[in-house]
Amino acid sequence: MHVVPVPAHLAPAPGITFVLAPDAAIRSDAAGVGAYAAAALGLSLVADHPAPAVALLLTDRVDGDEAYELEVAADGIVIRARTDAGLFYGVQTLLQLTPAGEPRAVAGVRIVDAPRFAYRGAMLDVARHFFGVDVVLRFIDEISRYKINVLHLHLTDDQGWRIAIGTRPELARVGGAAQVGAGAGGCFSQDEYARIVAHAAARHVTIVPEIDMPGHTNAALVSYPELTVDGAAPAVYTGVDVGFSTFAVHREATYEFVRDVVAEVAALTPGPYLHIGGDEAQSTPTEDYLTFMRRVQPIVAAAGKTVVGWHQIGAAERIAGRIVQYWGRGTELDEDTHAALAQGDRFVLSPADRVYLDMKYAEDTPIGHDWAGYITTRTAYAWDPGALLPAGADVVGIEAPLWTEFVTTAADIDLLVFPRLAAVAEVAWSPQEARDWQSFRDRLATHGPQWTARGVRFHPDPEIPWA
Ligand code: TNX
Repeated sequence: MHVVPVPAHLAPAPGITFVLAPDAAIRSDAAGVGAYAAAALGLSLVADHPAPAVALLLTDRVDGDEAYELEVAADGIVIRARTDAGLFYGVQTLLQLTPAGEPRAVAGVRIVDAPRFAYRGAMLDVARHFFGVDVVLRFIDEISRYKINVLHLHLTDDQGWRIAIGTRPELARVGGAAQVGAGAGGCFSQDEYARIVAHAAARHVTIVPEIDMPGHTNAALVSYPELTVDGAAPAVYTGVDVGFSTFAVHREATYEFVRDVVAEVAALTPGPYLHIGGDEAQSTPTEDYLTFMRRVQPIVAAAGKTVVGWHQIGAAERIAGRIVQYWGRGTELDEDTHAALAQGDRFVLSPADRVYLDMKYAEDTPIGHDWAGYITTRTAYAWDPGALLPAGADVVGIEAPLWTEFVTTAADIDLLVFPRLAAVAEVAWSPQEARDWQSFRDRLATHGPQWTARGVRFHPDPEIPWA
């Protein structure tokens, strides 16, 4: 059984198979998941059927918001869950159990599965290089196959502003016009952003929008010079340096701007989170940084959203319930992380030397960074998220970021994301004691042909015995 992430409990039923006929019926208690599964498996969705080949059943007897049970028996396939999300994850497992060619003989099995972490994320930086709606929708399709349930969109940075704000039209017009290098940039209209949010919801993925501040703000400063310390517009920036831009912390115009932007982004985003960045604010004096965060966190809360920030916000007095995204190495924790721990913050783990998808696999990887080292699939896989922070830390999940300074095409995204995101997905979903590198590499090997069939140009990591 080649399921990734590996289920918590899986018991093969020796000698039993169920053949999914091409014209078989599927019945579902959840219309959306039923339609998705029918399309993915090429089955016909039926409202009522005495003995459908596949039944998706909602029941309170399955414990856990995202848990599911899947049984492949001689007379049919049944997935049970308490929520639509649970059924969706059961369907993902079934898709992986179903052979590609006819006859589709699915091996008998009983699976009882639930995630280790509630927050299982990927991040796409659409600011350094802009990627359009179609690229993002396809990205959502692919990551959701591995039960990833959060897509963090890094929407703003020095090089570009990527979400239209009605009250601040220059952000799209001026701030969206450039990107790293000579390219044209771009900016999501609010309708386009809404399409992304809706598609994500249909895949049980929550969008976390990031408006990075007070640093990483050159594109905003070019658009609205009243946000700069000296009131003068800086030049458009198309390089790859960090740490040179800052909002003017002592101008009221800055907070009016933040309120306007946060209000619209919050209104467009159904998920509970709004990410305020806060990383690498090297051009903001420390006291000013703390002042800025003291004022901005309540603005986010007033808009009804939970604050998320890179772990540098640990230095600032917390607002209740916020999430701190740790992006240091898996080794020494810095002062800001200790400050967040002392304040009892919740954590999402993005250790740069494990899950940064923009790092090269090896010296000869054609694109990528190496400041956090080379990250092979094994490096991304073989670590315990329970051991990264001191015992008692409140870890809600894992997120693998893809920064795009050097990523310019959808093929580049594929290369850096797959197969490593599958490894991170298993870290985030599966119980530590169910995970094993040898088993993972053998299971992962069978996913190569599936990616190839869907046009995903994954990196054929030499440590995997690709099928
Ligand atoms: C650090 S990770 C950054 C990004 C860069 C990335 C490149 C983080 C919060 N900030 O601005 O794109 O390194 O790896």
